[in-house]
Amino acid sequence: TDRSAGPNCPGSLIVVSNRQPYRHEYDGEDDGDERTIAVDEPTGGLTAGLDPVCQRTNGTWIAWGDGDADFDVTDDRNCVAVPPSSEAYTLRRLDLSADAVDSYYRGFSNRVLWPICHGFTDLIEDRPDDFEWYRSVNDQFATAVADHADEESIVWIQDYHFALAPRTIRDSIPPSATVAQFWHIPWPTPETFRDCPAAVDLLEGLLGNDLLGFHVDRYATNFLECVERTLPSAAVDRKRRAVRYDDEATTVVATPMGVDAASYDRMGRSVDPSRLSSFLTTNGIPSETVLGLGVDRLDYTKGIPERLAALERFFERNPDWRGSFTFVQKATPSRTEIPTYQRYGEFVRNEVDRINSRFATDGWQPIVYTDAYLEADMLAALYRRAGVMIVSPLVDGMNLVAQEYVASSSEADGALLLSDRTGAHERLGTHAFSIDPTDTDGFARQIADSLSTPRHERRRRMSVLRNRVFERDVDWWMATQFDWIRSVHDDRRPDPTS
Ligand code: GDG
Repeated sequence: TDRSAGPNCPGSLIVVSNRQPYRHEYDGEDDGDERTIAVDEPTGGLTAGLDPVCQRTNGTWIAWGDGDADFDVTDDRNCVAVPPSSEAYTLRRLDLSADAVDSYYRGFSNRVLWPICHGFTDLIEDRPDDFEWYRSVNDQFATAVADHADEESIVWIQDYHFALAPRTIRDSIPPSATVAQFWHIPWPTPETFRDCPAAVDLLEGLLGNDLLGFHVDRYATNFLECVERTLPSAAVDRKRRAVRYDDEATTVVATPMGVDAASYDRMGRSVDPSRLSSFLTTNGIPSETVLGLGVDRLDYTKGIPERLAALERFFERNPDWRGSFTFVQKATPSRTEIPTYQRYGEFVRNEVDRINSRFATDGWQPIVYTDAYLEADMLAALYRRAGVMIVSPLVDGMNLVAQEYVASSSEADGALLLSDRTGAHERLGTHAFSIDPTDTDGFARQIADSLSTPRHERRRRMSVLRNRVFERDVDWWMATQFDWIRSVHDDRRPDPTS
């Protein structure tokens, strides 16, 4: 297959996501040529993967214009052509009020939907007005989609910030256009979903999609069971994974998301070794140490305290490794306006300090914690340098970090410790060092085992993992989604023979 061409979308693509692919910073007054605009290029798997597809189809991307407060006033819809070099597609930025963002994004999305979908029902904070703001922002996005949609459009909505928009969009765009959505986080069991506020509205909203994608079968099945229990008038065909509700059909599919494996592999090899060693030196990491690594958003689903407990147990039981194994925890601060996240961050940092004060010696500390942002190529180089990668979430829809590690490990002798509660485990679990993050003893034993496993055995495991990650990379994921989209899109087209 011609990979440079990338996956093809069967119509003109309209992407809907919370985050925008390009961030513009306008400098000074708008007086023609004098004005400078700094543009951040897309980073990260999804944006970087979808951007070329939008470019090829001259599509539209609708997102919250976060931070671009000073919009290009020459366009009353806040549209701008991107990328700046070729102006291939339209970026439409919604100017959401501070209240809207606080309630829709930091409220209902991240204080209700995020905890419930990950099974943390005790962390749900259903504040007054948050759901109404969530609805109102979903409506704003739906109206924007309707402005841009035509008979050929394929609307592809990303993630849990938009559970209500699909139905409104379905009702306001031409019948031959297609509405699809990918839900990047788990879908909970009916027992958990019972605690969800506005459950009926959310399911009715999502069933406005012609196609609804999840990472793994389990989430798709959970979703269908929730529909069955919550919407008695919905006709659920579990075998075909299809729902008919309110005269509309929704197909539910599981297509696990991958990473841009080739580019991690390339970046990992290309970083100048002196940049990596200066990173290690700056962080007080002995250059000859065996390196362990964790890379996560600072989120309570990621199992960081459980990982620290296992590392503490490991150093207790394996004193020989003190001084010669160093664990680097790269944490990315996230949702810091939410108190639960602030407390979690504090707890993690205190635990790191406590464990370090127990075991540290003059020239070495067991855990190095950093929340500095790393350029993607440095991250890849760090992955490549790490002998042991620990991915230990309590729940995780997929987990791209585990796949990025494998893709970057071109030396192929590192070990991946992977929680059996992640979507990634379904494909990588057989050849990773599998862990239950809550079983501290077993987890600590796996750290020790992974370190003492002979190199040829680590290589054997890693080469299987690498094949799997390269085979189902982000292009595979997109192509598979587009194949499904094409099939529902064809079903919506008027029959040419009639
Ligand atoms: C959600 C779901 C699902 C982190 N620090 C840096 C950095 N990162 C990048 C990683 C990785 C991404 O952030 C994190 O992705 P994950 O998949 O691990 O986790 P979530 O953010 O929770 O993502 C998850 C995903 O959506 C996709 O569907 O897999 O289950 O929860 O790409 O590399 N990147 C750079 N510097 C950093 O310091 N460059």
